Amino acid sequence: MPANIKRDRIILSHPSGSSAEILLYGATVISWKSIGPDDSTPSERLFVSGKAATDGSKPVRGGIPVVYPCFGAPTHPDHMKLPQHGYLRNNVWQFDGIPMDNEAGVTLRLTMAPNAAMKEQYSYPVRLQYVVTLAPHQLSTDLHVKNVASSDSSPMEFQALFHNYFRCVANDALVYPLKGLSYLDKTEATPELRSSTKLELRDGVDVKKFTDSVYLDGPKRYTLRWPGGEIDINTNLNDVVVWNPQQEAGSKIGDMEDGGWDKYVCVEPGTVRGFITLPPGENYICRQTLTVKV
Ligand code: TA6
Repeated sequence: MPANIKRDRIILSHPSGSSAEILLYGATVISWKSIGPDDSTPSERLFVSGKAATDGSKPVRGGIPVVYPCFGAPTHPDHMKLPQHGYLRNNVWQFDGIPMDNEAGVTLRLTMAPNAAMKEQYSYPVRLQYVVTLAPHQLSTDLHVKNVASSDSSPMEFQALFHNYFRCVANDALVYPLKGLSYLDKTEATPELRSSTKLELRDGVDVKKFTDSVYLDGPKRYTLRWPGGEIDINTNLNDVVVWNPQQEAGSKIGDMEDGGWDKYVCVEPGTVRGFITLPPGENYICRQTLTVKV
């Protein structure tokens, strides 16, 4: 399968008709067109706002932004100089090869070599690779984190999340299986309410109203389902966020197209409560695999 290496992006394609487009800026997947299991014609599975910047001027509003080493506003002492959601989605990655290209799929590897500005924001020595694999019905994105600090250094602590914007009819979509999980409702009016856990009682979770829920210690396998479509999300990360701003919050987002909130649901696997602890010399892979079902 060809991998088309352009100045600011790489386009992967598969003989089945599936394709993926990855910006070097932020290693942001901005398109994933996949056939269904019935080998139907490929359709776009991700949402990118019509007002999104893809020129590197700001994080892309849509696709799959990579969140690391902090989710949301930083709370860890090592992260306090970082912007919301960290520094990977708003910096340029380097092309680092096509380690696999066969009938099973095609794999792209990108590497982040922190520049002086990044090191000023986040000084812990780390080597980062982002590995994207396209297959006929699947897309996987793996963030490889290697602690390259000296052996006498304290372990590094980080959070990571894949901020997936799945294209669908938002008000008809449901996320499974979240029933029985504890979650934080970030739409609550006060910090106290936003930091107190709720219990999810619904079999399928909808986003018909402004939704910004952080589900804790999930089953690591989720399904987003809507009439005519279904995507499975498999991960090794502990938690999962479900977000749709609806007009209430979406109309206040500068790079959100009018009515954009009707066209996507964010289902975001991540480890966002507490931190992944990684001793010097160790490697941790944050994984997700997305599978189109119908
Ligand atoms: O993942 C949900 C969330 O944390 C929401 O609270 C909202 O802020 C969203 O991310 C988008 O964040 P961004 O920094 O991309 O505008």
